[in-house]
Amino acid sequence: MSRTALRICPLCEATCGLTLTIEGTRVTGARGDRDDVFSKGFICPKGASFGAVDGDPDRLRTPLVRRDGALREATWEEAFDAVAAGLRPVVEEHGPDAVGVVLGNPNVHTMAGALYPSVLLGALRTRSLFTASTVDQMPKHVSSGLLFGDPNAIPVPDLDHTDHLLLIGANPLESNGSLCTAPDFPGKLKALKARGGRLTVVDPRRTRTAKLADRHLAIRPGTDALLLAAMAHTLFAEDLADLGQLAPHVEGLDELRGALADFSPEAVAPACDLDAGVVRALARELAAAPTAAVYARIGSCTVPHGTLASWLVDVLNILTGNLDRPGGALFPRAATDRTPRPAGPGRGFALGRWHSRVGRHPEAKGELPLSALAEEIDTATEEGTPVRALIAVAANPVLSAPDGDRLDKALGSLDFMVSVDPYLNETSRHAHVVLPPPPPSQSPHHDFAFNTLAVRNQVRYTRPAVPLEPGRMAESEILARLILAAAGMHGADPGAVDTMVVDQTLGKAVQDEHSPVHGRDPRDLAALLTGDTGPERRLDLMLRLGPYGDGFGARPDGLTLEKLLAHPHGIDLGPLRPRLPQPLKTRSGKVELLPEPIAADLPRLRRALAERPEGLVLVGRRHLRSNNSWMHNVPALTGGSNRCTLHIHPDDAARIGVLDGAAVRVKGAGGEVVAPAEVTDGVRPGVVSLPHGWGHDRPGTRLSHATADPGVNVNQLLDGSLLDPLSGNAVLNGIPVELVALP
Ligand SMILES: Nc1nc2c(c(=O)[nH]1)N[C@H]1C(S)=C(S)[C@@H](COP(=O)(O)OP(=O)(O)OC[C@H]3O[C@@H](n4cnc5c(=O)[nH]c(N)nc54)[C@H](O)[C@@H]3O)O[C@H]1N2
Ligand SMILES: Nc1nc2c(c(=O)[nH]1)N[C@H]1C(S)=C(S)[C@@H](COP(=O)(O)OP(=O)(O)OC[C@H]3O[C@@H](n4cnc5c(=O)[nH]c(N)nc54)[C@H](O)[C@@H]3O)O[C@H]1N2
Ligand code: SF4
Ligand SMILES: [Mo]
Repeated sequence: MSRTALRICPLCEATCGLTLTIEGTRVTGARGDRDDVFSKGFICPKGASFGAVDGDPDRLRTPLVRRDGALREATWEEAFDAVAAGLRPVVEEHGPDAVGVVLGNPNVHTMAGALYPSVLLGALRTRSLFTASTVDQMPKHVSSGLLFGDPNAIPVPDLDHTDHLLLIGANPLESNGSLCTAPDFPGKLKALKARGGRLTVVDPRRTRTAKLADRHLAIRPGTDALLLAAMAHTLFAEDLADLGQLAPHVEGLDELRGALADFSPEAVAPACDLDAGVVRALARELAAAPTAAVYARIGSCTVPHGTLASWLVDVLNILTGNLDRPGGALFPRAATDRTPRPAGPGRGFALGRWHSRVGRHPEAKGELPLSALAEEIDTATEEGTPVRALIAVAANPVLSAPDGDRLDKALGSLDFMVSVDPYLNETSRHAHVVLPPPPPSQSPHHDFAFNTLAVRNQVRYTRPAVPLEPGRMAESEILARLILAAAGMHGADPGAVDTMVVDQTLGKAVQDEHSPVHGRDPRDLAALLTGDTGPERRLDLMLRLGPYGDGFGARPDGLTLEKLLAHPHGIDLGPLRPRLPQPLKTRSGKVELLPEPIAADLPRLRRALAERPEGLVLVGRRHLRSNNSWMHNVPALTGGSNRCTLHIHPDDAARIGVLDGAAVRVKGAGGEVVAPAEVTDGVRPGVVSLPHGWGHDRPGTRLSHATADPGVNVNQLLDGSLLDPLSGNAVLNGIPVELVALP
C-alpha cells in the first residue's frame, strides 16, 4: 500500500513543495505539489529524485566512533560519551578558541541547522567560527551591513513584477536561484519576457540563462564591480539618478558621486572587455525602465572585489529609485522575523571586531574566512593557540574550500573532531566521531533562512513524512546533545536546550515595550506554546512573536503553529511590499550610501582599471542535477552532461593544442589537476571552466557511486591566499591558471 505525504524540498534554495509517494517507510516517488501556495507544482530533476537522495544506501545509519585508529559503528550513548571526552579537555586546557566550528551549506536547509548552531556558539564562546558563507555570499552580508545596518537585510528582485532584470554572475536555470528564493525561476524569467520585460545577463559563459536573455555580455571575470561603478557613474554624469520615494531615507549621494568620478565607461571598458557604449546603454536602460532590478550572485561575490560589487548592485537599485518599490528590489518579511521595531537609528554594523590569529583576517559577521581554517589548525603563533578540536556540521570543506590537500592534512592532525553528517566523505573521514542525521523524509521542515529571501511572502511547514527509523536520532536532538557535551553538561536532558531558548526569548520579549507580549508573565506564555517537539515549540514561539503572529492572543487572527498545521500547503502572505525605513539599523537611521570601509576599498578598485591578466583565468559552473559536493553519489543525478570536464573555447584549445576529450593539466597557485577537455564556445576566449565539489578519490570514504567517477577538486588550484579583503570571502572565480595539453 502506498500513501502520499507533503515535504518541502531541501535540495536547493527554491524550496518547492513536493508530494512524496511512500511505500512502507521508503520514498518511491516525488512530484510537485500543485496546491503549494508558493511553488504551485514546480519541480526539477533533483526534487524528482528525492527518493533516491533520501534512500541512498551509503547514508550512515548509526554513529561512528574512532577506536584504534578506525571508525567503527557505535551506539549514540558511546558516541556522545566520546564527544564529551574529546571536546572538554581541549576547552579546559587551551580555552574556547581552540575549538573550531565549521558550518556548511545544508544548515540553511534543515530546521536543526537554523535553530541550534547559534546556541552551540553561545555555549562554546569560541571565535573560531568558519562557515560556507565565506566561500559564497559574505560580500553581500557585508555590503548590506554597511548600507542598511543589518547584514541579513538583503533586497530581493521582485521577479514577478519587474519590467527589467539585470542579472549578473548567476545561472538560475542550473542553480534554481540563490539569495532569491523563487520556485520556477526559469518560468519567472520567461514570464518577464512574455510581459514585454527585458533581461540582460552578464556572465563569461553563455549559460542556459544567458541564452534566454535579450542581451548577453561575456564580461572578463572579476570585473563586475568596474562595470557597475561605470553604470553608476553614467547615471550621475547624465543626470539620470532619481531616488524618488527613497530620497528622504538615503544619505551620502554627493559623496558617492565624487567617489565614482574616475569610473567612466571608457575607463572600465578595456578591463571588463566590454564596449563603453554598451556600458552606457545598460545604465540608460536601467534608468528608463518603469521598474527594474539589478541582481547578482556567486560570480559577483567570489571575486577580489566581491563586497564592492555587492554594494554597487544595491547602489544602482537605489540610484534608479528601484530599491524598496514593487517591481524593483525589496526586503521580504518572513513570518519568523523578529517583532518589528519602530524605525530609527540602530547600532550599525561593525567589521573587524577581532582578527584571525595567523593571517590577521578581520572577522565579518562573527566569522573568520573558511580559507584560513587550514592555517588556523596547522600554524603556531607566539600568541594564541591553534585550533585543536573541530565541530563540523553539514560541511565538506576538504572539497568546498581552497587547498583541500592542506586542509585534509590539517584535519588529520587534530586532537579531536566530530562531524554531524549523513556521509562518510572527504571531510568526515577525519572525524573521531560521526553523528549521522536522519534522511530528509524523516525530518521536519521549515525554511527559516530562505523565507527571508523569498520573492513572495509565505509560510509553510511540513512534519516528517516518515517516522524516525528505530535507532535514528532527530538532527535537532543530535545538535542539542552536542551542545550539552560541548558545554560540560553531557547527559542532561536535551529538551533543556529548547526550554532555555524559549525562556530567554520570552524573558526578553516581555520586557520589550514594542512586543505584543510586553508586561506579561513568561511562564504563562510558555505554557501556551503548542507543538510535539522542541523545534515545533520554538517555531510556534517565533511565529507568534513575528510580524504576522497572534502575539499570544494580542491579535487573535494572527499566525500560530496550529494555524499553519491546518494549512498543509502553506499560507500566502502576499507580494513583497515597501518597508523602508523600518528595516534600517544604521547609526544614522538612513541608508548610508558611501560607508567608510567601502570608500577605503575604492582605491583598490581604481587600480584594477589598469589590470589585464595576460593568461587564462578559470571560473566555476553548476549543473542542474548536482549540488555542491554531496550529490555525486546518487546514480540518478550523475552522468550525461553532469561531468567534471574543463570547458575551453575553440580558439584557446587550438592555440594550446587541446583536443576535445583529451586530458589537460590545469595548474594554479595551490596545485594542479588533470581533467578531460570539452571544447565549447559556451565559454568566452581567455576563460576556462571547471565545476566544484568533485574529487571523490580519497581513501576511507563510503561513497560507492561517487568514487567510481570521482572527478577532480578544482579548489586544489587555490592556495587560500586570494580573498576579498572586506568580507574574507574566497576568490573562486577568475583565478589565473596555466594549461598543458597531455598526450
Ligand atoms: N570552486 C568553488 N568552490 C565552491 C563554490 C564554487 O562555486 N566554486 N561554491 C561554494 C558555495 S556557494 C558553497 S555554499 C560551499 C558549500 O560548501 P559545504 O557546505 O562545505 O559543501 P557541501 O558540498 O554543500 O557539503 C555539505 C555537507 O553536508 C552534508 N549533509 C547533507 N545533508 C545534510 C543534512 O541534512 N544534515 C547534515 N548535518 N549534513 C548534511 C553532506 O554530506 C556534506 O558533507 O561550497 C563552496 N565552494
Ligand atoms: N544545481 C545546483 N543548484 C545549486 C547548487 C549546486 O551546486 N547545483 N548550489 C547552490 C548554492 S550553495 C548556491 S550559493 C547557488 C549559487 O547560485 P548561482 O550564483 O546562480 O550559481 P552558478 O550556477 O554557479 O552561477 C554563477 C555564474 O557566474 C558566472 N561567473 C563566474 N565568474 C564570473 C564573473 O567574474 N562575473 C560574472 N558576471 N559572472 C561570473 C559563472 O560562469 C556562472 O554561470 O546555487 C545553489 N543551487
Ligand atoms: S528547484 Fe530546488 S527546491 Fe525545487 S525541486 Fe528542484 S532541488 Fe528541490
Ligand atoms: Mo552556496
